[in-house]
Amino acid sequence: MPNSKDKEAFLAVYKLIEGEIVSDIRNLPALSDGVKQQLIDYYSECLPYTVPGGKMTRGLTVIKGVEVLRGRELTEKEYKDAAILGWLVEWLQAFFLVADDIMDASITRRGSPCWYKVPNVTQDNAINDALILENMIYQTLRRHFKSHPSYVQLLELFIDTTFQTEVGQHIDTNGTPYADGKRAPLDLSRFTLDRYQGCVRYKTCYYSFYLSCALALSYCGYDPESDEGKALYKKAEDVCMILGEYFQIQDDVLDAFAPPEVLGKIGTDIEDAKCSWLVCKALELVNDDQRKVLVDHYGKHDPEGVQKVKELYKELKLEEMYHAYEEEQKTACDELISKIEPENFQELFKFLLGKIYKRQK
Ligand code: GPP
Ligand code: MG
Ligand code: MG
Ligand code: MG
Repeated sequence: MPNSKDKEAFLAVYKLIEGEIVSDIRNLPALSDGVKQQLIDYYSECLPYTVPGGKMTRGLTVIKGVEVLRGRELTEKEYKDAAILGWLVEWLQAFFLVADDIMDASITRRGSPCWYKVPNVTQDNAINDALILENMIYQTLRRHFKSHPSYVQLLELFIDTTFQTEVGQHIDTNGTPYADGKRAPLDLSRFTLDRYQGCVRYKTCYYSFYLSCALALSYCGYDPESDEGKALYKKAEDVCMILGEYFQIQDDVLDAFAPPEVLGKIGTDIEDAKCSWLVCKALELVNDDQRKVLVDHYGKHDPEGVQKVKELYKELKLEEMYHAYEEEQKTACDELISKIEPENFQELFKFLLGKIYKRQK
């Protein structure tokens, strides 16, 4: 049986779900064959472009979670179920990324133009595609899990996580307010680590870490209302909040400093005046002259100004601070994970930490 390390087997399950969705379109009533063929052609391009092609950590984590909780090799049915749930997390991510790239005015993603930048797509289509990608989660969940004892719990996990992420995204984009259709003057006082932590918990930790763990728990029959179940979900949440914050701090540092050809995306956080870990840290350290660099150049779409902000980050030794933070975080996470009981549950979080420690993309 394939396991959580086997990307080929996981991708085979993607093909299966894509096929089911295409056949749903083929079966739509009261549409002519020509119209249906256009829809099929369009989504046969959209789905492979937006859903697979990432690192697939979120999806593979569901499989790893079910393996760890079962404590044995999975049956064929368990593997397929876990892989489908894993792909639904990847579908949620595709929905978020298509929308996020429009909101962040990003250029590339996973080494190719963002979906809304594809010439025959455009922003109008991409907004609707994000909504359609979201709906496909629920169509597929119903198709495969309607009679599973945890169906309602699985459904609610996707609904609740979506809301949490949207709250986080609001905090994130509201760092760049607009007034009368124009960007409001930059307010550096908003960029605090307190705001940062709240934003990241909601925009990243729940959907990128906790959701996959909670789906595995729910699929394996752990009831969040029972004493044993409640404790496990809580432990997963506590560790996922720490791993998720560490992951987003990496994302912010990579946005400014990683080569785009390795990262697969071109950073936009300085231009977009994002509440990034780098700007929050910088504001704790700057003197008056250095602060002026941020006042003059942060949040502007001007390559020379962006370069000046990056030079300031270098002058403040933020990369070195980040490396020290990464080592501290690794030690703290190892320690936290080693205290988790039951002991076999530790493997899931070791798997996640192993995926993110010193990541370059
Ligand atoms: C990551 O932020 C957060 C998301 C992708 C969540 C988006 C949520 C929506 C409701 C649309 P980011 O902008 O730093 O990610 P990236 O660097 O990958 O663009
Ligand atoms: Mg973005
Ligand atoms: Mg964003
Ligand atoms: Mg980012």
